Amino acid sequence: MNKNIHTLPQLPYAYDALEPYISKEIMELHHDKHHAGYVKNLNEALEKFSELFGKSAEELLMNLNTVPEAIRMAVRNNAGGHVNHSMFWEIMKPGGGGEPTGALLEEIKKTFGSFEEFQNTFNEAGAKRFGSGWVWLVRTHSTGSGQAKLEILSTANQDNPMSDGHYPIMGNDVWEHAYYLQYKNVRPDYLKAWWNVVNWQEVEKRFNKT
Ligand code: MN3
Repeated sequence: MNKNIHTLPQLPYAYDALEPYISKEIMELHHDKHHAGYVKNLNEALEKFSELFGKSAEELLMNLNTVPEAIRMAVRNNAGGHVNHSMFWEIMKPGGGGEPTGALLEEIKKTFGSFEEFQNTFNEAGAKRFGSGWVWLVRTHSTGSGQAKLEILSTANQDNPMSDGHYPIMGNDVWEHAYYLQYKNVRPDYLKAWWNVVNWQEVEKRFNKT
């Protein structure tokens, strides 16, 4: 019996809404096949572990060491894929782009020097990620004397920064499935174009939550 604890969220816009920057074909496959697959595989992994049914995908990722070893890798990959893509659709929108405002812009400037420097560093980290993964802007976990701060990092596969205690404010998917049909092997072109669809209002909401 499939418990369907976790469900695929609807795209908040039409499949072709992010054109010309991200094609309709990419969005259809990315949402309906890839993201749907993570949700399906997560539900299947959890099927025999009813003690985990009440936990959100985020809670699972933040406490991977408490997930039974038999399904830990499946949960890491598929809860990761689910959480990462659920965020990804929300932080994009048609007619997006430009710059953030207010406290987020101030902190970006303080941390990276300028908005352009921030974008360059983010793009570089995304371009350098070998194989599949994500590039993130996170609020780091504060430890002892170390204060939480903004940082750009990249993760492999579907690993989410939450598993290391960092809060992901925004992230871009650099798996080939995110761009290959349109940008072929030229990941840096995709990384540059992606800024045109960033939904800064949503990113600011996430920034203000942390
Ligand atoms: Mn993806």
